[in-house]
Amino acid sequence: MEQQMHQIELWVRQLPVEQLYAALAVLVVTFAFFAILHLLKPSKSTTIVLAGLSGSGKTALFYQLRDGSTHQGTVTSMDPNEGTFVLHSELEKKGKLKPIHLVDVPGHSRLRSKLDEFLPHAAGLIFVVDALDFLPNCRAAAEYLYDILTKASIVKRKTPILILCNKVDKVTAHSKEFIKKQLEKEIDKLRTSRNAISSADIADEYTLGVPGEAFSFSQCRNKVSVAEASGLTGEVSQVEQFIREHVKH
Ligand SMILES: Nc1nc2c(ncn2[C@@H]2O[C@H](COP(=O)(O)OP(=O)(O)O)[C@@H](O)[C@H]2O)c(=O)[nH]1
Ligand SMILES: [Mg+2]
Repeated sequence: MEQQMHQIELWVRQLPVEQLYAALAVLVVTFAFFAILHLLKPSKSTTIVLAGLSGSGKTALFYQLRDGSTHQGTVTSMDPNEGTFVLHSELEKKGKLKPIHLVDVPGHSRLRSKLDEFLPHAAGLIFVVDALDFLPNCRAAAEYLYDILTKASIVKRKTPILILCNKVDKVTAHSKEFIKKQLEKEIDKLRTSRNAISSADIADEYTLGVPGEAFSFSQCRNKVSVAEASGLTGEVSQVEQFIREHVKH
């Protein structure tokens, strides 16, 4: 061992010094090249979060996107579903497909803390609203959405949000324009009432909208869009479009 080291030392010493420097320079440049490459190409998030009140249809959507079927009656709503997969509708497409990481966060308030686990690295959030049974749940849905829109993990990272009006397979479902308006109105009311509470009690990390103006989603720093779907019948093209827009191939 010692002898080998000695031999290497002798060999290095008889090399011209320029050659040594050149070798060192090549090493440094190569290292710097890969370091810069790594910095320029941060690994993009593939996580999409499904949130919304219990019964809005998140679990049905999750299975529809993954399997092209809802497995009616065989799954319970309390289990958080999470999976990494290629969208069912894209399985037959040619070329390399990027799997998405989809998380279904149960709407039950006890389980909502799961959100904070996934939001800091989410590429997008889908807020599912029951368009059929909308009016009785409007206030609760607005409260949940308000909590999401004021989270630092959403505002700072400008996480895109899709408000998804679900269950449009039924003719009595409310339109997305109506739902958007009602949610804006409710959030506007919430903003006033929550601002009235002493600031020490407020958990909101960011304030919403423009002071003195009626709240509208267009005032949010992150992009908030509205779409329609039916997880039950598989009308999910607008959801898939949102996912693909934010989880690139
Ligand atoms: N008509 C209709 N019913 C749906 C749709 N999606 C879900 N449901 C029903 O709504 C209920 C709640 O769905 P689920 O996926 O468990 O909601 P979750 O609590 O948000 O996970 C179930 O009875 C579903 O069959 C839909 O697109 N249309
Ligand atoms: Mg569920």
